[in-house]
Amino acid sequence: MGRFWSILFLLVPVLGVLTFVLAINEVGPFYRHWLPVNINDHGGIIDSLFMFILYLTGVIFVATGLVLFWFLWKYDVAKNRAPVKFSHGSHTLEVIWSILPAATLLFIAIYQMNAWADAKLRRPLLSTGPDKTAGTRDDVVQPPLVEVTARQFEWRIRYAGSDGQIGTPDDVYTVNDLHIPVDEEVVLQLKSMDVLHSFFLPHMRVKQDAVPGMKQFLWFRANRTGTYDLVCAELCGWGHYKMRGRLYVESRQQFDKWLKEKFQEQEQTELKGPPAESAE
Ligand SMILES: [Cu+2]
Repeated sequence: MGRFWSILFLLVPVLGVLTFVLAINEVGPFYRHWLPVNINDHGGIIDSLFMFILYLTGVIFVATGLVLFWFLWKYDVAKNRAPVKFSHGSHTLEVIWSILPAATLLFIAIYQMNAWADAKLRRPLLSTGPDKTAGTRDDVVQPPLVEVTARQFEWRIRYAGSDGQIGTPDDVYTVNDLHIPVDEEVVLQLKSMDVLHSFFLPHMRVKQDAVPGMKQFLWFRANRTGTYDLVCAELCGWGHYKMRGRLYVESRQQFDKWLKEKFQEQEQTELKGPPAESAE
């Protein structure tokens, strides 16, 4: 009977590895089961970090699974009639199994610093200072093209309009529809009107908490046109599931055309004024 349990435990690493291999290669029912396609030029570093940690933890998972199997197999009670010898701890072993995970975690913490800085600290710069040269001290940070305000339960989106500035009369407003131009560095400003939300663009490998009272900046460079998901990744209330938006990546011409049309549409509704109230 003991042998049965050891085989059962051996199935854990075997099936675990099999699932990952099938998912990564998108075989059969695992088609599109793995990460969605990455459309962000800055997304590759996140993917390689993810895969690195997956392989590292995968090796440890398989190794512990095999050791567990081997001990169950070798020390099966039916085959070992000798009395059990109890051990009362080993200081050396405890030091080893404390230091190894600590060193591994420290290594990952240092190894990922560049990815973190790329995603959260190094906001794109414009070389529009007096010397017109990129990489010099007079470079200015790129202003946001769009501002996203999360609220229960939608994404309110505001575009800078033709003057390139947010907060001016030519701003364009949408709800849940995020349009951006392809092959361009885009800076996005994120706020929350009420509670914690999480702005998540899975195809861009971008996820950022929207914190009330704070203004965050995100940036990405989409390299493929199309329609993608925008979702809230933080349980923010009963209507959390409704915070599903759409990300439209378009060519510069299409984007400008859309923005212009949207602005004209907006002007017309403003001219008409709010809908008239009923007589009573
Ligand atoms: Cu939310």
